[in-house]
Amino acid sequence: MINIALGFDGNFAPYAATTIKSILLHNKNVTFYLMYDNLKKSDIKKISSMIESHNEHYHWIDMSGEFNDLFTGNWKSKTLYFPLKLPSICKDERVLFLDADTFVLGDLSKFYNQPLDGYYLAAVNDYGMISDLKTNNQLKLGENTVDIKHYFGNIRKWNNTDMQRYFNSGMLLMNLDEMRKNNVEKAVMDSLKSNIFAFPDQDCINYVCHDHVKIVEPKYNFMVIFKSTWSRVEEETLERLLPYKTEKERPLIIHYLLKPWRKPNAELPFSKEYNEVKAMTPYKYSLTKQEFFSFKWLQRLF
Ligand SMILES: [Mn+2]
Repeated sequence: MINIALGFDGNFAPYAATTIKSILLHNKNVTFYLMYDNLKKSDIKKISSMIESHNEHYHWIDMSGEFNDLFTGNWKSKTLYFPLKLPSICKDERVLFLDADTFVLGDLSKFYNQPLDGYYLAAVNDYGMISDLKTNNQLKLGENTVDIKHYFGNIRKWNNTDMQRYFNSGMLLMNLDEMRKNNVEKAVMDSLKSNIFAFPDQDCINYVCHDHVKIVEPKYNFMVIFKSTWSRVEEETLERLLPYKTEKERPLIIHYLLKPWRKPNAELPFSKEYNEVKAMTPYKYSLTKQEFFSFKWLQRLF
């Protein structure tokens, strides 16, 4: 049995459906925990029947009452906080949380069932963020703006060794028993009250789980990053990622920081496969905002 959790709102329903469909194509005995906010009844119906057609299980969890007063930075959506509540939402021993911009390319069971004794979670090092430390990128921090190096080095006080353990929160294999035993959910919530985080969801969970994370291979959260970020990735890391980037090898989970549903997207790894799977969902004919507006614009021309 595999528990998988996603968090999304109406804007992301077509992409969450694609993530779910990609899981259903390669996996059996799955129970989905679908945490939502601002979702239409029709979205719930569409996604439910898609899961039912594969004879798998789901729970819908209404999150509209949660996280209403927290900083969401550039993301403008509070769905990013939803995984933090999983220890109290899912009563099982473990759950795999996936962002709604991920895509699963195979059988998750071996990865899912790996030993997690003593760890709160397993995750992948955020190699994109580490390469951004070489830039002078400015980050929004509440009302202020800070330099990325200053933020991680002086405010978070995470040195280079710490940053090797800085994980991306788009894929979290959570040991819920261990998290509950150590009151991690409360610690994360408290950390949000007493700190301002530049990457709120990701930094608060890094802050609390730092010493209790099992860092796993990038094929379990292969992040498709911006061209300029690729150019700064350490050579050793790049070498490990190149087979996935060039589609010579299949990662198990892809995480699209650059979105395969936006154009031009043909050059993104596995974007053809992504769009084929999207076409198998009930959102086959749904237009992205970008497509919708270019369509309107064409109508004005002709
Ligand atoms: Mn994401």
